[in-house]
Amino acid sequence: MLIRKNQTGFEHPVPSEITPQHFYSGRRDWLRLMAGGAAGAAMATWASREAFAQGAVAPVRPGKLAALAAVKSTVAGATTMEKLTEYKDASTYNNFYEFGTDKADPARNAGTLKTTPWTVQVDGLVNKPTRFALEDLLKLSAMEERTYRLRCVEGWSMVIPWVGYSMSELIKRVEPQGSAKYVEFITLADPKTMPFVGSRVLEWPYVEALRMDEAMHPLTLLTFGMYGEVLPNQNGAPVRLVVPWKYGFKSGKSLVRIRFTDKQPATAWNKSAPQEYGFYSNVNPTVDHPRWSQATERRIGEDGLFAKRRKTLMFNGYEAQVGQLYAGMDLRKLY
Ligand SMILES: Nc1nc2c(c(=O)[nH]1)N[C@H]1C(S)=C(S)[C@@H](COP(=O)(O)O)O[C@H]1N2
Ligand SMILES: [Mo]
Repeated sequence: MLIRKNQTGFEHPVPSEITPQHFYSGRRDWLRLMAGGAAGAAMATWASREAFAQGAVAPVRPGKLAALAAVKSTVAGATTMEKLTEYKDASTYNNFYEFGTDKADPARNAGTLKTTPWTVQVDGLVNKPTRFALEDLLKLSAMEERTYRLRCVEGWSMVIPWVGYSMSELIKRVEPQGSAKYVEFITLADPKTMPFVGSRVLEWPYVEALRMDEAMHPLTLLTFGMYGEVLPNQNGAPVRLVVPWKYGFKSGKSLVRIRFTDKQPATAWNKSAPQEYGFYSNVNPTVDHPRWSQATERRIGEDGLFAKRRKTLMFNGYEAQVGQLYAGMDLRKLY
């Protein structure tokens, strides 16, 4: 796997490592960025300098991506003391099959993705079907920083500070009808800019879906940024979903349409291998994938000679928050 150092060499400090020196060099970078005008109006929305000093807001990496201001989320489960994955790992080890199947492909190839202008059509069983311009989505609700574990079905995981707001904020605006039971997330499939759309690995567009109560759960994040900046293309710019208690493939990237339905939608991975990838795909160490165990995981960045695999947690560690959604369900059958 190719790991490229990002252009600036910035490394995101974990909160426990924010020493005065880290803070001041971070702040210098921030001031330099402000002087360059890159963050513009974002400055006004920074919670406070004190919040920044406490690590409540991710420091800005001075680079070509725009800063995305956020306040630390107060949603239960939205923070963790675990060490953050390095930005360079989170942005160079990706799954985004529209740009290739190798982990290094998305970072290499996603430069062609055109993220402006961008709209997201929200329709189906709702009273107020709306086509949102990205600019309007960015203003719809206050941006929060949420540090989530992301567990890929392949057996690796990362810890990423995402920026966005609860999906429920958007859902409320369009007023779903009583008959709406599922939400379908449809992602961009543009053969002109996405070289692997048309390949036969999956059916395109890449479609994922949630049950209505899952989509409404406060942890389900409509995501616009990470590490204090807008999303890099390879991580699903300009807007994606992050559902932290499910395997990573449920978190569709580069969303263009959100549709409310009364029937369980067919989803990309379930269509390609239904016996391997269920509709629910909740992280569950006791239910193995037919070809491998799901009991443990490798944390990206911990690949030293003596690095131990970590135990995978039920619902990826979010059981207290989401366990009730699945009360009475047989999670072996409904995997
Ligand atoms: N459109 C689209 N979304 C996608 C994928 C994809 O191939 N295409 N891969 C999924 C998988 S398998 C994972 S693990 C996560 C990876 O997100 P990350 O690269 O930001 O870590 O994105 C998910 N979303
Ligand atoms: Mo994944």
